[in-house]
Amino acid sequence: MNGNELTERLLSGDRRALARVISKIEDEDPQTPDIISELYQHTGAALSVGFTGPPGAGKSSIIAKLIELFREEDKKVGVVSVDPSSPFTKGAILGDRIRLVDHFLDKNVFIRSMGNRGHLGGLAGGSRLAGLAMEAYGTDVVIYETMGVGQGEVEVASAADTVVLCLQPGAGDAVQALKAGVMEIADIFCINKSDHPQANEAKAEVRSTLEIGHELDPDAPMPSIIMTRGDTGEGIEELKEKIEEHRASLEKSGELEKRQRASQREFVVSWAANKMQNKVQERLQRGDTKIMERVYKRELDPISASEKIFEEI
Ligand SMILES: Nc1nc2c(ncn2[C@@H]2O[C@H](COP(=O)(O)OP(=O)(O)O)[C@@H](O)[C@H]2O)c(=O)[nH]1
Ligand SMILES: [Mg+2]
Repeated sequence: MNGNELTERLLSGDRRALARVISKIEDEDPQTPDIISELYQHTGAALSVGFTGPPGAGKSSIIAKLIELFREEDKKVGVVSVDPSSPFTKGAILGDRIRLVDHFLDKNVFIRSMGNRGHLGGLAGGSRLAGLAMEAYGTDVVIYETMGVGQGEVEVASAADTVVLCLQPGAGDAVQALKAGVMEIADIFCINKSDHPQANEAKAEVRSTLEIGHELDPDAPMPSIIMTRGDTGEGIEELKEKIEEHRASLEKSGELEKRQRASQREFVVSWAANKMQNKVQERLQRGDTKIMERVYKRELDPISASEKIFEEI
């Protein structure tokens, strides 16, 4: 099937075409750029939500419950789950995704796990493209699930309009999230496992941490803190409300446009930077090591050498 046929089928709502497009994105298939350029104009209307937080906090469980609520409103939902730590085969239903199994049979729900591949555009690149493919397919909501520890995960999450940071009690999560710089990007804090004996403590801990941040920057809106239970669904309706409220307030204040412009810009920069880096590597590997030889012999300094390579490219 050529790229054109594939994108047409995806746009008409063909699930298998969507699955194949995402595989192509993941495999860095040479057709990917053409496919994306066909699809891009059909994206931009979905509610996009990023879920991040340490493994085991309950993100997948919460997402499964949220999907149920969106399905009650007959909304089409897409989920891109980025989990580099679990090396499962593409599209397989394994590990923590078990809770999402119920939704795999629903044709209005499309869940896709992405591994750690997709170096084009960094870790964030492939999953963002997968999200775009889902939007073009017609999902009303796209949810990104990432483990909020590394830079790549933060990048994925911050591409979403609303970022939910999911923490669990008794794990010192708040302190760690703060250290990792994840707290700053969160719009909504979700203390999951509210049945845990230290749940209230965790909430207080997050609140006091946020208050310190708020004192430093009083203009920034204070994020909501919500207690949930991923296993029973308690609090998930409130979480959904807060997500929708947040999106509405972004739209009203004009902040949505600002965010989307910034995130698109960041995407272009990181994609281009990645591509450039690959080209430089290629250039140096092509056997033409004369330039590096000159650097080694101190005839040419490294900065001038990189400028030279840059010009050549
Ligand atoms: N006690 C309790 N367990 C939960 C709750 N939410 C999720 N879990 C359990 O926590 C574990 C990790 O959940 P999961 O959704 O896979 O976390 P993720 O790694 O953040 O996606 C699973 O065994 C869940 O059943 C909750 O509110 N209370
Ligand atoms: Mg998970």
